[in-house]
Formats: sequence, C-alpha cells, structure tokens
Amino acid sequence: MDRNAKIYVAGHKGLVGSAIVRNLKKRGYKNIITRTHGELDLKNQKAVEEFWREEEPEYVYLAAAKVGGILANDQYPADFIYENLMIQNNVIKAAHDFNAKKLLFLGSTCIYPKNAPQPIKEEYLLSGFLEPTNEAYAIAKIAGLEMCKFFKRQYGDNFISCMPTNLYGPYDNFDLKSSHVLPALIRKFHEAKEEGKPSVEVWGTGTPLREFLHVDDMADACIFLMENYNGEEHVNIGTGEEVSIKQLAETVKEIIGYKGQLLFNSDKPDGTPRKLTDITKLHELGWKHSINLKEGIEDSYKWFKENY
Ligand code: GFB
Repeated sequence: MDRNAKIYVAGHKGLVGSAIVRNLKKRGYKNIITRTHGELDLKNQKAVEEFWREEEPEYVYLAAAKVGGILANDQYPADFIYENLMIQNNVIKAAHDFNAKKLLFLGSTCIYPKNAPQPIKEEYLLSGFLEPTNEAYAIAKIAGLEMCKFFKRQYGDNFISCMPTNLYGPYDNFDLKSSHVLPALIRKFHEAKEEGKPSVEVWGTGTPLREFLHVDDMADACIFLMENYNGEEHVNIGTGEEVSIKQLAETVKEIIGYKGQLLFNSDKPDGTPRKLTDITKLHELGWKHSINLKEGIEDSYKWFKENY
C-alpha cells in the first residue's frame, strides 16, 4: 500500500483505533484522517456523507463501535444493537458510494454460537444460538460482516472483516460498570492494594475460559490483513491460548503485588463458558501475535498508573 494513501481510522480515540493509528504511523503511513465523536457523529448518515464528500478516504479501518463488558452488554442491548448498526451501515455505505479502495470491518468473537465447538473456526458462524448476554452486540456485528461480504459479492467492493478475540491494552476502558474483565481487574487490584482492602470481588464463578490479545498485536494484524488479504470470509485474530478467569485474576494480582483474597461473586454472570479462536487461517496467511499475556498485562498496568 502507498504510504501516502488517504486512510480513515474510524474510532481513533478508542482502544483499537488508537492502536491502529500508532501502528500506521510507525510503518510510515502519512495521510491518516480522523474525526472525534464531537466532530462527526457516525450514527448520522448525512454527516457521514458530508465527511466523505469532503475527504474521500481511500482506505478505511472501521474501528468505531459501541463496546463494553458483559454487564453493559446485558443492561443496554437496545443501545448496543442500534448504535452499532447505524455506525457500520453509514460507514460501509459511504465507502461503497464513494468508491473506497478497501475497508476493514472489525467484529468480535461473541458473534459465534455460545456452544460452538472449540477452537472456533470461521465457518462456525451462524451455526447455533448466541450467548444471551451479548446477543444484541453480536447481531449487529454479524450484520456488519455479512454486509461487507455481500457488497464484495454484488459490487466487487474490497471490504474485508476480522474477528478479534478479547482485547486489552493502552486506552482501555477502566470504568468498572462498563469495562471488560482485564481492565476491571487491574483497577480493582490496584485500588485494593492502595487502600489496604482484605479482598477483591471477581464476577462470576471464575471458571469461564477466555483468550486475550494485546491491542498492539491486534492493530498489527489489522494492518497486515489490509495489506495482504482480500477474501470474502472473515478472519479470526487471536493467540490461540486461553486462561480461566480465576487464573487471570491470580496473574493480575501477582503483577500488581496485591496480597489479599479473591472473592468470586456468582450473582454476576459468567457469560459464554469458552471462546477460543482457531487461528489457523491467520497463521497460514503469515501473521502471529508477539506479546504474551504476562508482558501485556504489565504494559497495561503501566499505562493505567501513568494515565488513569
Ligand atoms: O470481559 P467480559 O466483561 O466479557 O467478562 P465477555 C469476561 C468474564 O470475566 C466473565 C468475568 O465471565 C465475567 O463475569 N469477570 C470477573 C468480570 N470479574 C469481572 C469484572 O470485574 N468485570 C467484568 N467485565 N468481567 C464480552 C461481550 O464478553 O466480550 C462483548 O459482552 C464482547 O460482546 C467482548 O464480545 C469482547 O468476554 O464475557
């Protein structure tokens, strides 16, 4: 890809979008377009069209989305489905209308059926019932990737999709009501240590298994796909390694140096029991993650202490 190509990163203030911008700059891409939420409401079709008419981006990373952890997904399903559908419909349609050269849509592994065989291959999409706590978000994301597929099929648009596993890293959301598990645990253990609390609450039973990918690896994989992949089917992005929530909590506890107890609160939902990506396709394309979980958590904790 031409280093002077005009690239729009939608959602550049978020966890993934900010990492994509950092990685693009590191690789020497010079012409990166961004808009804050205040400058451009992606839910507004007219505003999106005006923005496109003004800028005509050639390449698009669609990393703007309403995202959240298990509780936020469960409590605000209407917001999750509506906002995500609006954002992706507007951006994908504008990219089509203005002949963007390529677009990458970002999904999430919660799109796969709750009881999908593990590890989850790309082809298991739409083969069973979804996990109820994040059904609204999953339906929106499934619509987005299917839309990319059908625009490619009908019009020949080069719109591709990827499915990242659970992500974490700098610019994560550390709000305990809406965050994902890793930033929540970092904050809880840090505060418990500072305040000398005897225990930390961990939601659920601790038995669910999750896979975690540092967002700098995620951004690298996104740019790799943008530069090297043109297929119709989405591509899983993950490490292929999983840990239980209990193991994760113990690792975060150790890194932070907290000496108290873990208290599992099974009144809070566990969510899907397991969602491990099959990353054969990504490896065959030639990309592999490089940040292991322990060093990734250390990096995230450093960012939290310096910025939060
Ligand atoms: O990261 P998380 O919110 O999302 O929760 P999901 C993962 C697991 O960690 C669940 C447990 O079993 C939680 O019960 N957990 C333990 C906690 N302590 C905490 C805590 O303090 N905060 C949080 N948030 N969880 C989301 C989906 O699912 O994953 C989204 O809802 C999206 O749609 C995202 O796909 C990647 O992995 O369960």
